[in-house]
Amino acid sequence: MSVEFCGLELAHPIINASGTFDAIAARRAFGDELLERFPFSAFVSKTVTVEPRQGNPPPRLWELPAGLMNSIGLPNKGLDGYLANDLPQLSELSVPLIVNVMGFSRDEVAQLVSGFAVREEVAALELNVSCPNVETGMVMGADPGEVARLLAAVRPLTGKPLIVKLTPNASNVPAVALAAEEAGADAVSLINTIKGMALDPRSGEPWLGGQTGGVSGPAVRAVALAQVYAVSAVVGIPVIGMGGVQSGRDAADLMRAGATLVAVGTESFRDPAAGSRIAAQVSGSSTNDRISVRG
Ligand code: RRO
Repeated sequence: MSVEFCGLELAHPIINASGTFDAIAARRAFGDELLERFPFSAFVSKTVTVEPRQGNPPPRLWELPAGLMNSIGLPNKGLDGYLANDLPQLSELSVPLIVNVMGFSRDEVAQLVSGFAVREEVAALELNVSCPNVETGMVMGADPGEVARLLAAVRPLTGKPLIVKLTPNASNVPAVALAAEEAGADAVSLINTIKGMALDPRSGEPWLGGQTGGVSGPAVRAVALAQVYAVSAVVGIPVIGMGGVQSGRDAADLMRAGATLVAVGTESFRDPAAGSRIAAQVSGSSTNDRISVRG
């Protein structure tokens, strides 16, 4: 069930969603067995920013009847800390490494892309233009023009595949995807989390330290399917589909809707081996009944 994706030969179509699987902590817990039986065919790192960040104040999580809401706020060591500490450890993984980056301006994204362009350990970059949990409320990926300007600035900086992680919190997601493709993106990934809120039942005040959060898990699966279908209908570049995938059937649905790869996110918190299980289930399922969304 190997898959070709942007020049990478992957053993199967199941990868992780950024920020939902800590490969360094998993290696500490499971040892070298993790390398031998890595659950994903490529590893996508948590978002890296130029400067180190503490992340949002707690509480950072709220459980929903059919999912999870997070307001993590991009805690990370920053570009220099990632290059010095995380990259050497992640480069020991047995699968290609995709680094997810986010900047608060085009200049910052350019710094990140340039920083990773020269690192041969990095197979591809995912540009996170869709985090719902930043104080500014600014989401670059909500506007096709902003995404086109971003790609125009960073495309010349690297020959590595650039994947644009789209937000579902936009009025016209296919238009943003098309703008990314026309400006030189090699692939798009979707969906990131959907903006939501919970109130503390005692105080009536927002529960999450960041006030609002990103909803993920089975609750968003139907939204993801609709958006992957709509985006796949308009772009020619590969699509990475994600959103509430818990089983091989969910993954196969996203592939029938047009996804080349499927990412598992929230399910890995419940079952760290979910990636392997879902990959095995997908391999066993027939893909002959794919529907054509490109006409
Ligand atoms: O760190 C986060 O709060 C976060 C990020 Br960067 C993202 O892209 N999506 C999300 O739900 N949370």
